Amino acid sequence: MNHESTAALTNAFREAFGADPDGLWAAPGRANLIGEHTDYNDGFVLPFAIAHSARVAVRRTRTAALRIAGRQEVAGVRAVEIDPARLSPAHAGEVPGWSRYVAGAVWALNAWAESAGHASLLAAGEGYDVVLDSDVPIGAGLSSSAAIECAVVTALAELAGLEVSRETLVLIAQRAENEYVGAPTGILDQSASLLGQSGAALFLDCRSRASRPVPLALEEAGLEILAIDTKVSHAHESGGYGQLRAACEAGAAGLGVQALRDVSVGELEAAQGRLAPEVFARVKHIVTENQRVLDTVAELEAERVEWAEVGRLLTASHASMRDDFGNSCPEMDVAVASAVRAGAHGARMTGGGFGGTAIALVPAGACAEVTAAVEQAFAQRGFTAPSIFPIRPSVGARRLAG
Ligand code: GAF
Repeated sequence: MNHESTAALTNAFREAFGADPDGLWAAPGRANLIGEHTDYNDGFVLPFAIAHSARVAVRRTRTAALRIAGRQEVAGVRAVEIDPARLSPAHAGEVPGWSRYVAGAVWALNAWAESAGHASLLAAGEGYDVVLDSDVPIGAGLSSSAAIECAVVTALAELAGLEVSRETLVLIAQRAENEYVGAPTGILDQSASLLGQSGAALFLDCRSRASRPVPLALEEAGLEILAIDTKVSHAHESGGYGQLRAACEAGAAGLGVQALRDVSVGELEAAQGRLAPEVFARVKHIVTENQRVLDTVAELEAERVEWAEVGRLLTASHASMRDDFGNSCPEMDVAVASAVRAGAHGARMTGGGFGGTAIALVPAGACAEVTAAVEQAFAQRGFTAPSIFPIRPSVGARRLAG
């Protein structure tokens, strides 16, 4: 974030609350290179943090309230004040729009602090003022909500002097999403936002929660990753995501395993006869996707990376979502197919699905051609024009200067 935008955020805070913030923090959105819906199946994921981020300016106050303001009005919401006595999931419905992610993060961090024997963050007569700004596209599958949650928990943990690891902050931010916002998501988004590193993807085993950076040296290889925002918007609080999760759980129960992580590709054939066809298709995606993540990591960690092979794995992942997992949509399939036809090594939908953003791994010299081809394919079918822009593996949540 450049100096100008930190100054703008500080000014917005002064305007909203008539004082200086104690500090500014940022947490990024993410793209998932590969490993979709594997996180809540105890499997493997390979996301990376992007440069687009949520930024918060925060001040600890002597007022018993959580006051939240947006730098811009989004969906009719500009400022909200929450009485600490009503800061619980039971009252989440009273908190409008994006401010619910802020409130949920404060609630979850406070719940963790109290259970760990620390003083309440909103002890008698104390509160927080928060101003939020974000350039993560909303509802585009790039984790705009996790970015807000991660920025808030990072800021408040520091301001309250809590000794809490990044790995624990991941779980706290996930709890905000699951219990306060009501979306039954895994740990993918929050892990990328809090643990992401510049120039690398994050290989995460969602069962052990062990993670390591995997180099994604795009520039050196003369490559770009293009994000293709299809403009088809979806929120995971609504039904589709939960239904897919339930199908995966039914599959694991039907096969008598703790989670689909425990099923190998070699065991799929035998599994077919034991499951209803739709459940089997969901299971097949998860089992093969876990293997594709491992194969992608092996490729990226090899001495000489075969980028065409990485691209092939990405496209295979997309086909698996389209044909077996059932979470793609026509716009997404057109984005992926036209990007690959125009010269991308590979492409796939990233994130929970039903819309959102595709990523395409593209030789830098072919970016203009791929962009034009996708735009043209959308126009021909009468789809809303997509927004196409390069993304790079970027640094995770941090305190900003200024
Ligand atoms: C969403 C969820 F938040 C993640 O936990 C993950 O399940 C993803 O969809 C699908 O891979 O982003």
